[in-house]
Amino acid sequence: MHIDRLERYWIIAVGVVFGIFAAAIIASVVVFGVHLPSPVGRIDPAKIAESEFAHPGLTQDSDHAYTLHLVAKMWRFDVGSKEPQPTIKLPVGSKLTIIATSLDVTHGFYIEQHDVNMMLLPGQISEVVVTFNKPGVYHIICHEYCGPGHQAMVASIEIS
Ligand SMILES: [Cu+2]
Repeated sequence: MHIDRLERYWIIAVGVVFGIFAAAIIASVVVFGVHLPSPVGRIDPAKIAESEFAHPGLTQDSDHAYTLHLVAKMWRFDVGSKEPQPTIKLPVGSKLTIIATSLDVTHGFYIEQHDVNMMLLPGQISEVVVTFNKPGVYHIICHEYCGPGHQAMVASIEIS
């Protein structure tokens, strides 16, 4: 089969670019340890009150390690406080494990300036670990439209 010279160059170029993309994905996993936030368990949303999410909030595991149980619901992130838009305060260098689920519909969970972007699905428990090395206030935003109060679904993490 005859392939025109220019066409052959383009086929080779596309193959090279594809190879670079594949290498970038492999390097991000193997070298930089980038992983998708993974579902770590299933939960019946009707039984959240009897589960580890019965009392959402922050617990300190060790010196600079914390765990946050969080329940997303229309239209707030429940971390155990009464505030509609709660603030979680942590010292610089904190390593935070976030264990989260949704009570009702699909919500988003994004922490600005950090490598955290999850979907919170009813029935699924998601977990992600994030370390805060710089002081500042970082917003947690629901980035999945979840109804008429979606735009107010915000929380913050204050690192000082
Ligand atoms: Cu939401």
